[in-house]
Amino acid sequence: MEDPIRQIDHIGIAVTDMEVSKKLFSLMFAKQPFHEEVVETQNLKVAFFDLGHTKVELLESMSDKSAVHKFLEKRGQGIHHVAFLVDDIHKEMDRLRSEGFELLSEKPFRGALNKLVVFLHPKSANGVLVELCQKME
Ligand code: CMX
Repeated sequence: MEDPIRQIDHIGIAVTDMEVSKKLFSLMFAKQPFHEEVVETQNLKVAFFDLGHTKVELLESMSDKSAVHKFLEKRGQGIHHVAFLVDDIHKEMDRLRSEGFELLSEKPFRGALNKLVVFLHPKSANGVLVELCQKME
């Protein structure tokens, strides 16, 4: 059987000021973000840097109702989630559910970069908020 989870798609970093953080990480990576969008379903503004085999996603909250707003209030800026690329998200959801992991939604939904995404509760993953993502056709 092939490894079901083979690659880190991206690391999500929660930031309080997107413009300030874009400048900071642009200096660090010596490049500009290749993509920016508003993810309405998550009340977020995001920016992605391409680092070859993986990406870094900056996340700025657009509402006090967003998960990132609560995270920033409680913990401040920093690594928010790790996203793993999968080929078949439904199959992986069934597998991980049967292994005892807590999924945060019944179904995957459309996330940034037009991917299908689902999250695992950090309490079932040693304190790490895990995202599974699958490319859409
Ligand atoms: N990483 C690690 N732990 C986290 C966390 C994170 N990102 N967010 C919350 N937690 C921890 C909290 O510290 C808290 O732990 P303690 O009970 O030990 O204090 C616990 O999880 C509960 O946290 P909370 O602040 O009470 O928040 P909620 O339970 O209301 O929500 C979570 C937590 C994970 C269910 C919620 O953030 C969520 O649904 N996340 C998934 C969606 C998301 O994060 N979207 C943003 C990214 C979208 C994108 O990339 O496009």
